[in-house]
Amino acid sequence: MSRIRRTAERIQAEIQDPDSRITRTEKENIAAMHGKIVKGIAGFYYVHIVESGVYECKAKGIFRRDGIKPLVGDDAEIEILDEKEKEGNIVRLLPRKNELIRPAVANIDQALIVFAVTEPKPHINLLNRFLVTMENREIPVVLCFNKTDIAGNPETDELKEIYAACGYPVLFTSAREEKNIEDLKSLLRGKTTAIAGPSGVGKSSLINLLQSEIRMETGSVSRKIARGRHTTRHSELIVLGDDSYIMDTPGFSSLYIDDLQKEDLKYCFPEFLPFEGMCRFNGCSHIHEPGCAVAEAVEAGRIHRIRYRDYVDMYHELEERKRY
Ligand SMILES: Nc1nc2c(ncn2[C@@H]2O[C@H](COP(=O)(O)OP(=O)(O)O)[C@@H](O)[C@H]2O)c(=O)[nH]1
Ligand SMILES: [Mg+2]
Ligand SMILES: [Zn+2]
Repeated sequence: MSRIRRTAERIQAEIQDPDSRITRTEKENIAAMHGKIVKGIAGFYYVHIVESGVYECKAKGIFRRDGIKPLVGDDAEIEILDEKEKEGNIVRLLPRKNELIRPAVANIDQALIVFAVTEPKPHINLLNRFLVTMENREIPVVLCFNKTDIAGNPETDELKEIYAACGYPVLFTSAREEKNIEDLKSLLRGKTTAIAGPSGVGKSSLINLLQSEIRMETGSVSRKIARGRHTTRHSELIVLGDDSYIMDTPGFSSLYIDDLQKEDLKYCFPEFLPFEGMCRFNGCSHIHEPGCAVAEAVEAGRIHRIRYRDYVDMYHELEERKRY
């Protein structure tokens, strides 16, 4: 576990401390009409309530009283105005676990990073940048390589080799042949997941498979969400199940490590951690120092060469950027 992540978990625990201002009975009420904002458009917020569906809500007074603008992903308490028309008011937002700016979304539990095994051939350097971005933001990652139906063994084996030591859950799927979709579903269950990856790798195809059976159960979801489908693109959570949500995040590619110091880059490579503190020099950058345990692990095949190469690349990039 990285230092950054430990700090993040401590902060998160503090945020999640029971709010002393909310009494027990109030908390029970929140649980009773508690939902998640899945979409916001033109002053309306669409709040999904488990087993009830999606309510079109206004957020009167919330912003004025608490100074907070509701975000997609926010857990909200709503007051139902019209059950038949599925309309309500957001009366309170629950404390946020985290918040991303671009795309604007709250309470993301994990990122599902999708690349194709082939067509398009995976851009490993780009993938490693995605992973660094997520590590830097303390967002747990699930890695998914899609299109196994058109890939040969050498391609999948190389990817397995590169990512085996990194500690991420790695899945190989075929949306076309519906292979390993159940495994993917179980990794998403009960969570709010942001899906990211280059275009053409099968993200939309996977999302369609994930929600197909559930779409019927939550018929009201599609009815409410269908409105405004063709307007400007906003962040939107797709309801996969009672408490599982997924968001297609085209903006994720532009998030790359804006706020990362070169000294912190090494903490974004989980497979370096066993060797942290074992180098000859304190504060070793693992770039050029003699007696570097990370460089030795690369030589010994315990850290993949390609991952290390990209670490060195990104390190120099961060160093360069400082000079301008
Ligand atoms: N062979 C194969 N093609 C796939 C698979 N998943 C998606 N595709 C195709 O790849 C193309 C891009 O898929 P899409 O879901 O739109 O990718 P996105 O841009 O990541 O959302 C489409 O032509 C899909 O039919 C797969 O598992 N195997
Ligand atoms: Mg798509
Ligand atoms: Zn070192």
